Amino acid sequence: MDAVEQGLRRVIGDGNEPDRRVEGLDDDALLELHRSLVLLRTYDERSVVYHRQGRIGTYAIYRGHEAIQAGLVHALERRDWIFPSYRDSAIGLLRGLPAATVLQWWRGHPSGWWNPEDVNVASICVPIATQVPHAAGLAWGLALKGSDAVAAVLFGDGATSEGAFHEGANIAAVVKAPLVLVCNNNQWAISTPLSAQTAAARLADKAVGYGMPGLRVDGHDVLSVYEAVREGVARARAGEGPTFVEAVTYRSAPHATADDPSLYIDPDRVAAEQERDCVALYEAYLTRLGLLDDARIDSVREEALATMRAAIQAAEDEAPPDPELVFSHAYANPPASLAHDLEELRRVHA
Ligand SMILES: Cc1ncc(C[n+]2csc(CCOP(=O)(O)OP(=O)(O)O)c2C)c(N)n1
Ligand SMILES: [Mg+2]
Repeated sequence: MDAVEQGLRRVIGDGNEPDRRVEGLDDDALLELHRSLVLLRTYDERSVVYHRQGRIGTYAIYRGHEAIQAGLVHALERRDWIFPSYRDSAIGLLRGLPAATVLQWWRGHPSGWWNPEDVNVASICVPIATQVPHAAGLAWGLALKGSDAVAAVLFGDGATSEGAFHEGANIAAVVKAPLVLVCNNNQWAISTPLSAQTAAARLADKAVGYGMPGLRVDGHDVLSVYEAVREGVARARAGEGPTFVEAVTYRSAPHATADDPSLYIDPDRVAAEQERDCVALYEAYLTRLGLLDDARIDSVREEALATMRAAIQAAEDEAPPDPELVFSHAYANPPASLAHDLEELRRVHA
């Protein structure tokens, strides 16, 4: 454990501190959270395989970050909004978005674009931090309309160095937007380590500059993420404005399927981090509570695997998109050059 990970809030005991229970989470809720974690993990594991098999395109792996996504979703109500980054592409599964839809997104199929209002999950943002001002604006709009719904936005450590993060965090605090900003500090921005990204000792310290509280939690501990986000949600719903949550993790998987981290990452550190895997940590916690055993773990995993088998089948059964769609929807009055390009495309296809 290095300096970044010291003094983090935890619910799951770490050997020094004992396990805690989170107030308001009964046994059923704890087991539901486990199903969410396993569904996300299974989606991610299968996606890496589908990529290797050439069945989906480049994919941003989130192994080890499921606790942030599941903890966040469970701390929200269904009417609350979620703004994911590419790292959280499958978070909508926890809102009932079909896995086939998310797979289609990574297959470049137009049916991979869902209507955000169906699930209160915004489109995935790939340009770093651009989802932060989107989330701040929507949250502010909710408040202006008199709704008590809130929004939560996910982004990385690298995103906190972007102008869009600054602008979004700043305006959210000024207008007291009902927003929870959740930073997955996995200590890497592709091959740029945290130390080369920022001179701040702790990312949560940045919250002070915006005039909002900053919480730091162990991002491998799904319950500590849940607890912190729930605090932020309570503040937001009470009209007290945004909260920044820094969830400290470590990116022990490649940045994406197109990355070779062996060129820049320390394999011993990766192995040590994998020992603190978020799904295994939570399963051990539930087992200590007497809520989980191997048979239940197997059945939850089998259910998630069946979901994924059906999803890839459904995605691949769908008719391929019309390539001419590339030319649609970008311009009200397309420039003449596009007509020429479209003609050329038709000629090549013929
Ligand atoms: C505006 C912008 N600049 C650069 C990139 C290229 N890029 C893709 S991922 C990434 C790293 C982002 O790191 P972080 O915010 O920590 O998120 P993580 O990938 O670790 O989840 C960069 C720089 C981009 N997508 N968008
Ligand atoms: Mg990062």
